[in-house]
Amino acid sequence: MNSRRDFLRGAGAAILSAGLVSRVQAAGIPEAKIQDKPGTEGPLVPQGGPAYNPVVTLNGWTLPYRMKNGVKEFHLVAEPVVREFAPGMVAHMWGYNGQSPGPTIECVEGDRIRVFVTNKLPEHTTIHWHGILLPSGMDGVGGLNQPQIKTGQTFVYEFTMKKSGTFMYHPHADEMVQMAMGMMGFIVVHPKNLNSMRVDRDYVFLLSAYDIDPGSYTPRTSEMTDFNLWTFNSRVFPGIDPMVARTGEKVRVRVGNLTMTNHPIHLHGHDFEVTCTDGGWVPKTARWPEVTTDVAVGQMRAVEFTAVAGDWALHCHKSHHTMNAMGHQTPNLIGVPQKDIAAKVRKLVPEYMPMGEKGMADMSEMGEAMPLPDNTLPMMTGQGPFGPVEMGGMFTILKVRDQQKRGDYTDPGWFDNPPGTVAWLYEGEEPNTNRAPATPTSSNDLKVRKPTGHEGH
Ligand SMILES: [Cu+2]
Repeated sequence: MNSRRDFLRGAGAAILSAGLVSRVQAAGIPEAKIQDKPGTEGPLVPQGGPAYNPVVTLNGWTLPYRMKNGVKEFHLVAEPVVREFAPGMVAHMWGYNGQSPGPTIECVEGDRIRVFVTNKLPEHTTIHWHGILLPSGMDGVGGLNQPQIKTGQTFVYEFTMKKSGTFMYHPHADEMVQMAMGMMGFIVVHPKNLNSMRVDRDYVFLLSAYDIDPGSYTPRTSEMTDFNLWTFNSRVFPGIDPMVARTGEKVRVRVGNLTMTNHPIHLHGHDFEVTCTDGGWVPKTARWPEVTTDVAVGQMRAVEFTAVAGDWALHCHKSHHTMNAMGHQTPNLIGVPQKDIAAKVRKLVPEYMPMGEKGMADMSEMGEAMPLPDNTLPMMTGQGPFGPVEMGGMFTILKVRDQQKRGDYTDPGWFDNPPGTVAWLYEGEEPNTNRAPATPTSSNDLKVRKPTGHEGH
């Protein structure tokens, strides 16, 4: 598919360089740029119109535009895409311009924008511009504000960006299916004044969740609650790129939530303030310090902090959301010796491997040892400088370095901790510590039985 796209792009360039006008140009529609890689693209310097400080989309990219008589023109193509969640697993999804999520749209307060939306899906669609103040007929709710865009049709949305801030776009047509298939993207409207709300680095990403059975490729769109892949921009750790910064830089991270549940996003080593919601910028006097901010469904939160040198985890604080595909019906076997049971079960199921006798930590090493179904990621993986990082899902690393050059987004590798600043192994005499008795006395023995007959609640 990539080579075909490259060929088409190449062919288009050849025709233009020959001085001819392509069919797309003749029709007055800007070329739809396609992205075929899931990595983080650097900031896209504005190509016309007012200047702004561009954002960086984590494991994503910004859609280029063209200026036409003072109007910024974009071309989104709704289409089936193949998205790599992490090396070793791809999903068959629906998205925009080659990826899911779609490209970030960037413009400036006061800009008039025109978005051509071409539908290459097998069913109709629309686009809703979440949070943007616009005429009712541009709001994109199929049937309410406009007829749905049928397969093969192109619709035009045109409106003026009244205020700066952070917004999202997604279909409002068969949205249960289309959003569960990955159709969503970010919109950043920069302030007219270059120095207003200025930061040194500005990262954006969307939270999204999918239910893809181990060994399969397509999200189950009827799932309401029991998702098994929790993602930052449809990538899971260790496939999520790090965010990098230079020590002392002012950093903004904008996070939008288009999943079916809330995500408390937690950053280590810093305190931050929420400076923007989908409703607009938060006045300085109304902000308070936080280390975790809950991003509810259909919300965006932008946090700002001053970067501190180190390797810092940034993740959803729901511990099941920093895991890759796993079964949730597993009984808790901590403290249950399984050796004898395992031998018996192996007579019936030769590959049976007991798990969880001492906890689940050995799962991170099991990734290599245990055979997995095709197209399935280990539950938790990723190697750090000190061993396995026992995470998957919504987890990445903020890497802050004194030497990181301004505007350099390349991964600086692992942090070189100053001497004496790493937790160390105590090798002296065992201290005399008190501890709780290993087994409860018979008088406090808890007799608990799970209630029955209310399983549906
Ligand atoms: Cu979460």
